[in-house]
Amino acid sequence: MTIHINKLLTNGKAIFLAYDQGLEHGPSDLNMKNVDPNYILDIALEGHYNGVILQHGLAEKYYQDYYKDIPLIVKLNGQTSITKMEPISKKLCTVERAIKLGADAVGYTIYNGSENEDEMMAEFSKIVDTAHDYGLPAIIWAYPRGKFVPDPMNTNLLAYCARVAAELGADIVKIKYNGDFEGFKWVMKNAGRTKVVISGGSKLEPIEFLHKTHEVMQIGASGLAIGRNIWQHDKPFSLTKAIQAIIHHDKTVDEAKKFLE
Ligand code: FBP
Repeated sequence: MTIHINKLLTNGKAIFLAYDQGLEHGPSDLNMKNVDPNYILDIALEGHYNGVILQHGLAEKYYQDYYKDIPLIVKLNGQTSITKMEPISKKLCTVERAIKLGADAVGYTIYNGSENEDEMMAEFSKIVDTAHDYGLPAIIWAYPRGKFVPDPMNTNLLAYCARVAAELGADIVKIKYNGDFEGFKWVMKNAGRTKVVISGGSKLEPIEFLHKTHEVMQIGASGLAIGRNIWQHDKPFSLTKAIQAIIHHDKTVDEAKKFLE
């Protein structure tokens, strides 16, 4: 079974542009400019991202031929932030539909520590099986959350989630960085052959974001899957170039920050 992961990587590294926040967080993340999916797809295309992450509806309406040079990652599950129930993210799209939409990979969130984690783990396990049959990589968003999770940024818990992603056959795991430089090496180690990309989080000062990027790359991350830090920024291309300098060209923060000037 050949899994076509190289389409998503540049020398083993990747920067993905995430744009499923409209579903996950709602319009409060968006403004008059970035509410338009074409604005995001243009950033992904012109910024040479390794992939863009969309839910199936936006993929169908906006991922036209013009954008086909950007690998598409279809997020297969999701939840809104309107309800406040125990976390569960259910499948909203099949692997087959994602392929029809042009997907090069599929993504799925697992909330380990939720009362509902068993449902998500079982659902992902079927997804990874189908995706791999078609040669598509499967990415887990590993977010510990729910009534059994007092501290979602606990290093051992993040390591556990990275391990679960590896155990379930994910090709890439997307996880939050908690700032524990030494401890996070254990998180990476637990991911084994599953590549680790770091989630962007809410908008930071660009320099702070470059430091975070540099730090996670030093620990051994394969890159980032980011959204708000890019498309809420008024100069998304300069920050993109600065991040690429660190991730794809091994530059220091001082060297990379020149792209911000
Ligand atoms: P950001 O870089 O904007 O944080 O996006 C990454 C992401 O994983 C999105 O794919 C997803 O919509 C969101 O974060 C989920 O965030 P939350 O932690 O609030 O569930």
